[in-house]
Amino acid sequence: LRASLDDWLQRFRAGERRAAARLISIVEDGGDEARDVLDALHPAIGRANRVGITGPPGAGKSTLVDRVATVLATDTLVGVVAVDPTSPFTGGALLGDRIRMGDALQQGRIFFRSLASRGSLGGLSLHTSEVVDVLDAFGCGTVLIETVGVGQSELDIVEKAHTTVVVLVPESGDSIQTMKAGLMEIADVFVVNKADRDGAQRLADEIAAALDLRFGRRPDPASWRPPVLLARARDNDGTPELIAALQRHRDWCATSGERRRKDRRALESRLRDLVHDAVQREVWSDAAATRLFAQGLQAIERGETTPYRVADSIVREWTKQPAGRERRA
Ligand SMILES: Nc1nc2c(ncn2[C@@H]2O[C@H](COP(=O)(O)OP(=O)(O)OP(=O)(O)O)[C@@H](O)[C@H]2O)c(=O)[nH]1
Ligand SMILES: [Mg+2]
Repeated sequence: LRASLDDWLQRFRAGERRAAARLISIVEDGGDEARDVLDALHPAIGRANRVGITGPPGAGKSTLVDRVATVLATDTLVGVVAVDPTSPFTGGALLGDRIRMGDALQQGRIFFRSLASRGSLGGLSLHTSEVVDVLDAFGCGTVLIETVGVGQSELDIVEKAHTTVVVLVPESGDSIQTMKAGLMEIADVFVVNKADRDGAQRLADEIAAALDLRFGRRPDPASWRPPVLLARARDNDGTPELIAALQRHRDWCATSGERRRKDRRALESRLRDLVHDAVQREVWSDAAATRLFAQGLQAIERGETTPYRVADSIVREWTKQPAGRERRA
């Protein structure tokens, strides 16, 4: 198994798409092999610009992503990760009817991957960041991450992306008051799509007015005020403006130190998650701890103790056993 993983890694480093697809699948599944892959790729991770695109269902996110990816692919490899809500019926990822990304996709300049969201509806898939890491290591200059903006996903995406694009449409709420506060807060760039429809300009004006309240009319040059763009993605109108805005935000992130802050925050949460995972695995594989757990459950039911005391005693018992942990280390 090890030999074949090394083989895949070698082919990956040589730029073979099939190897990238293979390593992404491994990482998506999680587990020990995923860990080996990410460990091996670590030195190559960290260069890609990660752009999240979120917004209500049907706003035109995929259409927009495809347009942007096609243009960017003329001078870099582009990764596209679409997180689709898991269908309760099929359990699989639902692929919308995406427009053809055309030549770029065929020539291997765009690497497209659809992930099923496994948690809450619309939430990012468990291993989204890790999949993006693989695309990053593969040499994608930009990775576009599309998620439906409902519930938790908008918070997730902010944590994982350098730039967050919020796509809204005139019918996604007649006025900004009805718009979910969450989406307003997270945008680095607003796109009012379907500008061919009534109400697009009015929605854009409302967003701008809300931004005036937040930033004041005279923008502080040191802070980033999200631009509000109009687009007709289906007709490929507004694409260059969006790409220019992405570029400006990327530059601002670099010069303001925001990029470093974001990368640091993402690294912190990654490392914390890994420690939590490792501790959990250790505790639940510890015989004394699991015995105390079972005994503690019964004692709580008999009214002899409380969950807090039992939890404390389990952790205390586990930390008392360096021998066991050294053996596993
Ligand atoms: N009228 C109009 N329709 C558009 C425009 N852009 C996209 N659409 C259409 O809107 C529909 C939804 O587009 P998608 O790109 O799939 O939207 P989405 O936000 O990715 O949808 P989900 O991923 O299902 O949330 C499609 O039928 C598109 O053709 C536009 O500028 N104007
Ligand atoms: Mg879509």
